[in-house]
Amino acid sequence: MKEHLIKQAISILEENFQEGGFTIPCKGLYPFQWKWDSGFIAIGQAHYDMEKAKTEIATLLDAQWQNGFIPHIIFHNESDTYFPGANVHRSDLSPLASKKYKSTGMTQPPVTGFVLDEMYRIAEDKEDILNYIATQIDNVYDNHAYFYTHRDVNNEGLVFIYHNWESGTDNSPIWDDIWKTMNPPDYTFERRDTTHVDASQRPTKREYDHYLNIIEIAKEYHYDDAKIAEHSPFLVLDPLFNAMLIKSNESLIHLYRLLGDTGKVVQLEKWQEKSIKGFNEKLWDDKLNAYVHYDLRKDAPIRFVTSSSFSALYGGIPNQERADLLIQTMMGKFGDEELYLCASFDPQSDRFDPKKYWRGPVWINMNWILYNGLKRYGFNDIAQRVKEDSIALIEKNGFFEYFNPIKKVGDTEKIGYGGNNFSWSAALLIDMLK
Ligand code: 2M8
Repeated sequence: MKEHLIKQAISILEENFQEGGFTIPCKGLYPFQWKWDSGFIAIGQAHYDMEKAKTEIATLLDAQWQNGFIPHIIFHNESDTYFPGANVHRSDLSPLASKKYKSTGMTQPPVTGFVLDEMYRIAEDKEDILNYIATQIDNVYDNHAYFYTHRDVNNEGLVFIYHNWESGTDNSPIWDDIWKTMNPPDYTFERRDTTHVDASQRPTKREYDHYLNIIEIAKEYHYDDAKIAEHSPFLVLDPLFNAMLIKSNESLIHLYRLLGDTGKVVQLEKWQEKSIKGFNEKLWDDKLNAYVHYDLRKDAPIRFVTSSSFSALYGGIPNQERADLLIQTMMGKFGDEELYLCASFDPQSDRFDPKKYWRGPVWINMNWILYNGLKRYGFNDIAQRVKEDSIALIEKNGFFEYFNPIKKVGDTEKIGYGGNNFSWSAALLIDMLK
């Protein structure tokens, strides 16, 4: 069933695979290796070419810094179709950066742990995949150790992000109030994204000024986390980022046990317990009945519901009672039959924009996280709807980067936006269809 979609998805992934042993998210628009894209891509590749999936993750981990940090973009080539490139990010300013690869000095959601576990689940030859995992898993552990050592400023099991690009949800309305606290220069630069994609679907110039400003501050401090924690105007606890870390902790524990190598399990379990507790105490909003972001600069929650709020299900974070409340919120705000699941931002909010990138559109990677989270808690009908909506959006519109959630708009126009032949949309559709 849906063999034609699987075929198309595989050919997109094959087209986007590069000689350096990694896959670009999208031709022209994103010409390098992105951290969480690579993870989702490997899950798709694992279904038809496990060797490629292994290479994808090994290449990513090869770019790890001395302190365990894994950068969000690895600049394997000199492409100038993307801004800001290696010469803006300047990873060489950090004494801990990889000497082999140029990269950014920021990271992205820590998906690699659960990606290894997904590869194990998908693999037919379990012994072979475990041998491979044994060669990579300590690097992922070191990455978690990095987060808990350098990014948990309050010692509460929750790690901060210092840039909106670290969240993966770049121009989410969540950040709007943070931008109001900043007044960056009006930088002169040449955007490249808007040469590939309609500018009305991308962040504004002023938003890019904010994004660049945070990078300049981090560069001033040579990407030192302690200094960043002190000086960055943007310092946030993100439920999506932390849920991915928690899910990946769980996966590492599972995989170390399978490997019969339990030396690091005790530490992982300690982190896990503390993180789940911290997450439930600090990020749960009992008026909204949802997990929310937390602004560490203001020391206050950012009280909006986003698709990130529901990612906690995939991490197994809420108890059943809280999961039920979370689903009531999800279906009450996002679940109208007129909408595809799942909008990235609260469709009932005046900040919702169904066309603009992370301000409302449906994203296939978020749908994949929700699909798996919903199944974990037995919300099988809603999980099925998320899956069917993902398939319908791609089948009707193509393998786009993001989609308009409003169904009736799709009756008269294409509602796939951003880059086409987008790798994670292809990879995760394969996984949902298999
Ligand atoms: C988008 O982010 C990049 C910066 O990292 C950009 O807009 O230039 C986001 O959707 C992010 O989550 C994603 O990893 C990246 C590549 O697909 O594109």
